[in-house]
Amino acid sequence: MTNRLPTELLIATRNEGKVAELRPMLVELPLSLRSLKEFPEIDEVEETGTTFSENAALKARSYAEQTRLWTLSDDSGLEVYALGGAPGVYSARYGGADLSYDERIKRLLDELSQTGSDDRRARFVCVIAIANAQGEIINLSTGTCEGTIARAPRGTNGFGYDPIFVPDDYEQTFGELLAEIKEKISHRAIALEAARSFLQNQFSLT
Ligand code: ITT
Repeated sequence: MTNRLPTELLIATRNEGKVAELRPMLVELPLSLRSLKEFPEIDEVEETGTTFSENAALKARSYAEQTRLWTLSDDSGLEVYALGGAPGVYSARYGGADLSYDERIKRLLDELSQTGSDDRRARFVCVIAIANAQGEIINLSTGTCEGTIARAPRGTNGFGYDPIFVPDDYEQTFGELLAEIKEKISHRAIALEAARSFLQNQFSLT
């Protein structure tokens, strides 16, 4: 593993909702942030893992090897307790790759009501992986955010399943809450804070 200080960090996600949340949390670092959009020729990574950690590591390793840049990836998803943790790592593909999020949300609400369970608890999970320029994974950080599934979608903020997720201690969904609140309490915020402090400690980037 090299300890040479990186000057650039690739935010390796094709999900614009994630980019919008990750960037503001990383701008304080003295690193120039690069985006996958700058590398149109890059091969997409197949997410063959069965855990968030495996998929986050797969993405960080592959994009770092392809770009030779320090790389940060995010693998995340929604786990619904009454559905045995589904859709979990398959959140982005739940119900089929071609569904819109309105359709995916409707399907999830239907499945949950078909269980007949009153248990609407769910949690978002995020694992952030950092790979160095050689493609070695040097940090994995996990964040979770507990909450419940709303009866119907509400709000247009955020992305993905945000309109049906009500974080604990709030009454509004992530779709209704301000981005500033999600940036403080979300699974991604928690994982990213740990990843950021890893970078700061390891390389004294303050
Ligand atoms: P990349 O792999 O390119 O990062 P992706 O969208 O395919 O993009 P994932 O495989 O990690 O990423 O899938 C995560 C899915 O989980 C995402 O598409 C959303 O459906 C859901 N998700 C994760 N974090 C979320 C959040 O903060 N709010 C709402 N939905 C979220």
